[in-house]
Amino acid sequence: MDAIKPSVLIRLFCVHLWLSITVAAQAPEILKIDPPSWWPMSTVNPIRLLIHGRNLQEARVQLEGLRIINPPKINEGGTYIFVDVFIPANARAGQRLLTVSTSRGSAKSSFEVLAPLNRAGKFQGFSPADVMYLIMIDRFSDGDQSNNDPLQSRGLYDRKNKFYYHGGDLQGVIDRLPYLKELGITAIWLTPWYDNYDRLNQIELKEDKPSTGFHGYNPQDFYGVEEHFGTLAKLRELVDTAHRSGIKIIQDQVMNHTGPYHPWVDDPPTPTWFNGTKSNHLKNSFQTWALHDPRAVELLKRETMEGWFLDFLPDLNQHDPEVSRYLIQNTLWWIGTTGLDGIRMDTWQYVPNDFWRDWTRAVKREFPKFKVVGEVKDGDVVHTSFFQGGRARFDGVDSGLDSLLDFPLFYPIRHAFAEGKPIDEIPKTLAKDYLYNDSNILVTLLGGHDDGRFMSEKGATIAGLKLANAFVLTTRGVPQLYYGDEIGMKGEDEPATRGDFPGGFPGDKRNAFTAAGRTKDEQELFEYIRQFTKWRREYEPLQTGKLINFYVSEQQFAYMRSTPGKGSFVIVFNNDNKPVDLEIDLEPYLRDGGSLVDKASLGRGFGLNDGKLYVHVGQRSASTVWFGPRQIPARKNPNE
Ligand SMILES: [Ca+2]
Ligand SMILES: [Ca+2]
Ligand SMILES: [Ca+2]
Repeated sequence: MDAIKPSVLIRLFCVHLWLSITVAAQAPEILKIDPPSWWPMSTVNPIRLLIHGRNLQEARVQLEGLRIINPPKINEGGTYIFVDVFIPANARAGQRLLTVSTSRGSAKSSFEVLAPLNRAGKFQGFSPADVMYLIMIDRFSDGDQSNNDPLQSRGLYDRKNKFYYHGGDLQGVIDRLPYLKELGITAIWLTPWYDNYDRLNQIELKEDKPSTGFHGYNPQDFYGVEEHFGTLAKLRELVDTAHRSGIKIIQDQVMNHTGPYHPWVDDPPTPTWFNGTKSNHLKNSFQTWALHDPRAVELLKRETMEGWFLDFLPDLNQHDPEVSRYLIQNTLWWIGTTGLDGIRMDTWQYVPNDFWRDWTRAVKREFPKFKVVGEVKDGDVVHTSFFQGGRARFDGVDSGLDSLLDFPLFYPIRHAFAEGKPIDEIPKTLAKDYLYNDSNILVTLLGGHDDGRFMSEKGATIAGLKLANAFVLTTRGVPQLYYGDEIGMKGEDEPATRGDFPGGFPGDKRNAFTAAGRTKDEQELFEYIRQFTKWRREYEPLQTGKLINFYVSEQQFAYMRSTPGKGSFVIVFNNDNKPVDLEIDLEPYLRDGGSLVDKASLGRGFGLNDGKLYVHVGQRSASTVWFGPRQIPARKNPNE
């Protein structure tokens, strides 16, 4: 037999390869299924699956043992299928084979039916009885060094680069639960754990250099857990372990936009998935007041509502019914599959109220005790209060939003306690509480991840930071602390404000998670805050008591939290640089509230005569006194 020349063999091989590729290119392929799982007896049934793939034109979908309702909806490019699946109440838990078939072939994947949700001790919501603590996952504690430079996204880890991943993760949070418990924390708000882009960000340059998605706000997959942080299993372990320690978990969600590298950007599932396209969209003007300005023209509102955040974050169009459905299911899925307790919603005001109405209704229908706090970053009560739910606003829509981050109170707290400006800006702001539907559920804060830290404000001192904590932990609302503020960490702006917690990372010189690793100032501050979280836990009036402001001057402010039959907690602030003696007539305020019992043991700095409280408060400090059935000694600056 004649030998075939090598060149002919190569040519034959190439033809074969070309044929194989052509055939393969025509057969359907499944890349992803959202959601990957669901549970029986859900308030949402059927579930709408979004199948992402290739060559899906004219496809039929079969799901082992489950009924497909209605013919599937397939996009023109054959890259997405929307299909409704009915999950009967008695569906057994387990993986089910999902098959997509066309005349050109078929592709298989799987969808998981979960066991019906065990609701005991889960989906708890939050309340003024909680003390919340915001953790930026990447910057708190590195509990698993094996995920610092994952295969999926090599080269994004560098502790020396403030815009790169630093190694913090979900295991790190699990490891530090005892520390948080010691501080008196009952709820953790974690920055987003969505899977963010796996590459360097060349679109958003920081100091002229590429950055990463370490902050979590740039999802590339709304159903994935960022591989630098852990896995879905690890997240469930965190929620379960936290619950066993009496700590709730609050998820940070983003519904306004996707990250700049989400696969939808170049191939959206519907033509109206985003407001505009990468090359043709409105730029966000951030004229947020236009949203409730009765005289603003429609374009002004659209620029704020539909404009792309920072001009590169693709703005989701929640008025596309498929987008709305996708986002609602996505939220329910995270809650249902992990057992978490509350949501902090990013960029709330840039998403239409009528979408929020549908979204909050769906969340409450499935998880009645659940609570949501929205981010409306604005110092104006008139503006901020517009977004709280509980009543329809002039647009005829009740968004259903429970709570807001109390930024209108955040700025006066900084002005008074950090900069030493007049304290009366605080009661002046609280006086506007009537504009809120419910001010008692607002989340109060003295620091967060988008602002410079308290201790980096001009004029900030540890004494001032103590006062700010004393205020947040005794006024109305749900107090929220920012990781590291309890040891007075510094950081003038973002991302310096997102520094690594000392002791959370391999090779750290000291461990501030332990008393031995803290400086004297840090330890004093930590103990001061711990004292207030303890009081808040033990004295019910500090949680739900009526807030009665009874004395205000330029640098002094005194109020009480009072619950009939349960007592009154009085706190007197002196923000001045010299001590002060005050005489406060308490009698009128105590009649319907606490009772002046155990008059004899008011303690140092206090006196009581004919219903008048005499109090001596040192410079830049706070004094507290308790009137009630249970007696605690009065303190002049609880740290002394
Ligand atoms: Ca790690
Ligand atoms: Ca990733
Ligand atoms: Ca928007």
